[in-house]
Amino acid sequence: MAHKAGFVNIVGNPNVGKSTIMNSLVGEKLSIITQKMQTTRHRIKGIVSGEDFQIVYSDTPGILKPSYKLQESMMRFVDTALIDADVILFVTDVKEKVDKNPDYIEKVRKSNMPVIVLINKIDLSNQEEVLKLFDYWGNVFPGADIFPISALEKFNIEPIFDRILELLPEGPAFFPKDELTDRNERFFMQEIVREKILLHYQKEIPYSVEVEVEEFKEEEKIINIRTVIHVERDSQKGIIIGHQGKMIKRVGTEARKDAEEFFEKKIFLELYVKVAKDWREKDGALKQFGYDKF
Ligand SMILES: Nc1nc2c(ncn2[C@@H]2O[C@H](COP(=O)(O)OP(=O)(O)OP(=O)(O)O)[C@@H](O)[C@H]2O)c(=O)[nH]1
Ligand SMILES: [Mg+2]
Repeated sequence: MAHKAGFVNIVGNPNVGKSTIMNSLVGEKLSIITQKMQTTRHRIKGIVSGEDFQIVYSDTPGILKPSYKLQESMMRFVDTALIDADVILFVTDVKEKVDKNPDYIEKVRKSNMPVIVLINKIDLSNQEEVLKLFDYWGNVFPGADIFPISALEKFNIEPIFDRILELLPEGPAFFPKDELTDRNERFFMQEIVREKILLHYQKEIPYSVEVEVEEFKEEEKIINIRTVIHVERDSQKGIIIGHQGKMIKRVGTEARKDAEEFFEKKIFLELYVKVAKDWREKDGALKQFGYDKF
């Protein structure tokens, strides 16, 4: 068989399970997952290679109407995902309103790319409801493959892979076969810390935070990592640290444990908080944090 390779871009509304699906297709926890909207802020590639194929998945932020500059950058990642795809995985779930974001659906339809619709979270629904959604999406994307799945329970994931392989064009690999992602170690450390912040802080706090690894020094038996948590305002600094430093300690402990599992090495993690005033609205800060690379 000739070698096949291509880009499979995962798009959809916030919180429908895009990142859970990518991790499950790649078999590694590359993307962070939480119950909160806008967990994913970047485009993150996950690469799966075999002897005669290479699939380059991209996880993307959920689609939204931008209300500040950070979100504008996030939506640029989503838009470019429609340009360079060989296959689009359009993710929806059994909970979201089907007519949310009609403009984006129109863009996907007009892209003329092969679309696979994934109706996720069927573990929360019943057969009748799922069949209704199946009909609905069949009308929206005529000719598209539609798979009801549960990414959480890893139900019906295998057939997606088989179908992608059929749709991929013939061609050589884009990345070395042993490469798993386009992101570096610092990025994953930042994301691990950000996941803990999304989990433990409420309201606007997780959205006002950016995490930056200042130093990542790998030694034989340990990795020393210094990480800054940037907040938008002075008042948020105290909230992140918490009474007697309890909150930030918890973030640090949990992030360190996850990182030790991810990097398979002992970690010394140092966290501190800095104010980067209104960084979500500033081009310079957004560039510093990597939101200018599409
Ligand atoms: N019950 C159920 N929950 C799921 C399933 N897949 C994902 N979830 C949950 O849905 C929430 C959102 O999952 P994510 O994978 O972060 O969703 P996302 O689409 O990447 O979200 P954003 O990055 O914020 O756009 C998490 O709490 C997941 O555990 C599923 O099949 N069933
Ligand atoms: Mg996500």
